[in-house]
Amino acid sequence: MSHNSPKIVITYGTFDLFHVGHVRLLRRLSALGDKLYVGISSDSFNALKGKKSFYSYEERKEILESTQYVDLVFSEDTWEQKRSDIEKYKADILGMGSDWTNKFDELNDICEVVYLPRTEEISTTDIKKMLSKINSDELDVLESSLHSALEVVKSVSNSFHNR
Ligand code: C2G
Repeated sequence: MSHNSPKIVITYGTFDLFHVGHVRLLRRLSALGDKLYVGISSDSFNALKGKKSFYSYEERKEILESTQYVDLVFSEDTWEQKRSDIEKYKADILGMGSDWTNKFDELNDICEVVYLPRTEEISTTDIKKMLSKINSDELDVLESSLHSALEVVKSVSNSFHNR
């Protein structure tokens, strides 16, 4: 990095159902340099990772581009592209959340690799679980009220037929 070129930080993620954990990571990463570039997982790469995101690649890209921390969003399509991305974007730092600790150390020969503490109490997986749970609870309530309604109908028709 020559002295007057901007310090580039690069990171990767799915960033689905954008939440405060993502915001806090992007804020801390952007503070490590002058520009923050984010590779977000394409829908096909997510399928490869066995994930299905709620928001499409285009929607997640639009959300990240709207944040004050992100200067560039590009597509992450393979696990192997990080080395060529770092060289292409002349990244000085690769930064990830601590759930990826040591996973990208092999890139230490071309940039600084840092892992920042995750925000523990929130995750996209938990949000999805909570949303699906709410639905099933409502379904349970609905089912039991349908059952009691059916019982009423049965007793009315019985008393009607036994007149
Ligand atoms: N993150 C965080 N705190 C959370 C949730 C996520 O700091 N509560 C961080 C993760 O550690 C990651 C980034 O936010 O660095 C994006 O997380 P995900 O969208 O879950 O991304 P992931 O599926 O881990 O994809 O090649 C790497 C992959 O693309 C990473």
